[in-house]
Amino acid sequence: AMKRVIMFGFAVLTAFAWTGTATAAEYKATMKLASTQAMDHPYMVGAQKFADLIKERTNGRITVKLYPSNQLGKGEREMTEGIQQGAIDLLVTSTGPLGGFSPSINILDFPFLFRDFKHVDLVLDGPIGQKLLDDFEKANIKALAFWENGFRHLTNARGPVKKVEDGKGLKIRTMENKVHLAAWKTAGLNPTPMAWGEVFTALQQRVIDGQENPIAVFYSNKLWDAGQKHFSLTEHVYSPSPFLMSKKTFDAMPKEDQQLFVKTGLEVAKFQRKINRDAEETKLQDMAKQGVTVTRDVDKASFKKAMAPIYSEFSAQFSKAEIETIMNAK
Ligand code: EAX
Repeated sequence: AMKRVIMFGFAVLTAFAWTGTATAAEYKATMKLASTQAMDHPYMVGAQKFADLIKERTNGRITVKLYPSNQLGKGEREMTEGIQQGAIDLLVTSTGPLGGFSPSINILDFPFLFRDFKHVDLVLDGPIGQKLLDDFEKANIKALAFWENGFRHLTNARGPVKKVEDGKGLKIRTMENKVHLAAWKTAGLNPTPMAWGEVFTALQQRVIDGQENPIAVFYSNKLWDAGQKHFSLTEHVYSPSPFLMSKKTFDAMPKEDQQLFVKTGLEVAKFQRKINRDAEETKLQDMAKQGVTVTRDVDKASFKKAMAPIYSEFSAQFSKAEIETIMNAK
């Protein structure tokens, strides 16, 4: 009987270890957090805050190490694959390639979907946003929160762009995103998808004339040094940044730590969006000092009109009703 008890005890202990349900007091881990951006970009300022809070709140049991500037992959698609496989634990990424992992997320990529930051927060922090985050589970990814990239703007080396016709024929890099690609084609530009890690050199060698990104990405990467002298405040699409975690890593954590990661991810989302928004105007003024021509009075209606046909192009995947629920949120 003693032997049976011992064997039973052993089996229970083994099961315990194998399902990874250590108590929070004994769980220890060192995790990798990656992004395409450098330490001065709001992604990594947010990441640093997250790492500090996790360290403090777990009394040093969990260390989050930061890997900025494409150190763990040449772009966001590659790094999201790393998240799926568990080679990367945490990732701040735009929605660029994410439709290939969780198709529903592409609904946020439609041009001129959001009016302003208030509208963005309302949708992303409400039931629609939560559903989009939850959908990632099917792709073996735990999406913790929506951090921010920002409203995207068109930049180029050819000349000032005030209305959509001024951009005709421009060879621009887009993200690896079918909605963005279709929008720019429809608008009469010549878009080509590319991983972020290849963009600076492609601009420098003038393989492409331009690109589009939020102010913080343009600024932190000093794209004027790659010949991008013309910046137009097109605000053609809002670019959210899901803060992703490997489901493998998440599932191996004790419940208490899982809850801590979700809570801290959401808390940093608020901080990260704020510092991003607060710094945009200063960065724009600094860019002008660097010799960038900033076109502020963009005819946004011309872009909106030129891109509008893509809403019906994708109507099989995203119904008018679904899109309108987001557009009309107040
Ligand atoms: O997420 O690839 C892109 O243009 C992204 O906006 C950038 O990597 C930040």
